[in-house]
Amino acid sequence: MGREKKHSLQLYDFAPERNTFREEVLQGLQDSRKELPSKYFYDDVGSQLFEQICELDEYYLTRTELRIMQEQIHNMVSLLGPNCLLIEYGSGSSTKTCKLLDALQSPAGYVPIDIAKEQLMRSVTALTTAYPALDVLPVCADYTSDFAIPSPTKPVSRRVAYFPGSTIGNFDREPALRFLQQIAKVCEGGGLLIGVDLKKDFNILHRAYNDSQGVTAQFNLHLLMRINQELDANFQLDQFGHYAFYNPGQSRIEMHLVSLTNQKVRIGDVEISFKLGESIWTESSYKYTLDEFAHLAAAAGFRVERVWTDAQQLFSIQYLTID
Ligand code: AVJ
Repeated sequence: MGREKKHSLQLYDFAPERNTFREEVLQGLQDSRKELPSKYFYDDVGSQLFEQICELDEYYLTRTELRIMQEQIHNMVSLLGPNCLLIEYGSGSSTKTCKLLDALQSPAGYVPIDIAKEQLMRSVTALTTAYPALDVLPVCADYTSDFAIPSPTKPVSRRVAYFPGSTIGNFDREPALRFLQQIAKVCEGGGLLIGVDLKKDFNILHRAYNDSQGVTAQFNLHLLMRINQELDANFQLDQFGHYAFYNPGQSRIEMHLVSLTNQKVRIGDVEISFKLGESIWTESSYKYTLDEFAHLAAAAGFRVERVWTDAQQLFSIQYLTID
């Protein structure tokens, strides 16, 4: 039996303040090339919309990653070894994590990190019920910020970061390198299990970000709704259009919200003008070849220990280690 954990559902809260959100939004929209950070998609509703995206036929990423996990889980956990501290960056609903937690040999603890507090607490509550012996130490934070990793009571053999979903694809080159370096520091002597989406037929990519049900469009537009609600703004959602395409020169999907008219929008007491056709860049999703990613990993000090992919080479899960 695990120890009694009545009081252990403590949240380590480093959530960014509303001021940070306002400042980043205003800064992004006052730039000559307007942009909004994609991390702000994931409030409660946004996280639910993303879960819906994951269910779409066209969105191959989640399904493929889950399949690889299922098939390779035993090889994965034997590399991670017993008594590791699993640290998940952007835990969301933790569905993929359950596969790991089911198979891991006596994990020392699990540290889910997420920016969406409600969803984090919901999934943690469910996890503690499903895994009563597991030491769950939730952290609410922007995981690219500087925060302390909580320590479990049990001794830790190694720290292993888990970063599934190809979220690394959201980072531009430099920030990706810096983030991997940050993980390398946190997990020194341990490793990183990471999901990386691969380069492929442009049409498959295009469909994944332009689904026929328009869920991705809704997800994109929800960012404006969130700004309306939280920052007292008056975006008219029907005056912006979802626009996503693959930019082969930059190896990335770019997602934009394009203004459908000349218009002015107020955010608090700040007015922003949009020309017809002007866009707000809301997300990049970089795609890698295995070689390209190995170079990036090496630049951050990691060694690629193992790579698992599906038969069509759509997606990869990689175990990187750091001495
Ligand atoms: C969460 C970063 C993996 O880039 O595919 C899905 C987010 N954006 N559809 C991605 C997303 C539009 C997603 N990641």
